[in-house]
Amino acid sequence: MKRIAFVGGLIVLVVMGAVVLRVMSSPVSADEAASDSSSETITSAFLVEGMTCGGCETGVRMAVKKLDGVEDVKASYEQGRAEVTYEATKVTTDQIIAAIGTLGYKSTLAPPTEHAG
Ligand SMILES: [Cu+2]
Repeated sequence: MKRIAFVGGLIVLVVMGAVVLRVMSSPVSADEAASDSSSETITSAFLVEGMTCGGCETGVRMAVKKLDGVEDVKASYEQGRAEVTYEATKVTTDQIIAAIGTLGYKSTLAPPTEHAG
């Protein structure tokens, strides 16, 4: 009899443990994803045609930053470039190019450059 109670108690414990784990795991993993996001980002450079002033830079920055997963945007009309730091799991370069395109600027992914010192 004692043994049955013990086994029964064990099953209850296991079931409860599984339920608790399931309940806890979703919010915890969401928190982790949010706090880990900076370590998962990459930076890509884009060649942007058509920017002529600081207002254009601001427009590009704002349009790209609206995308989910974009962490940081730097744009320079003088260089005709934009550098975007983003989570590759959440947003693609095609989406970034499309966002820049909504403003009327043609952009392409810049070829990777070697780090010069
Ligand atoms: Cu402008």
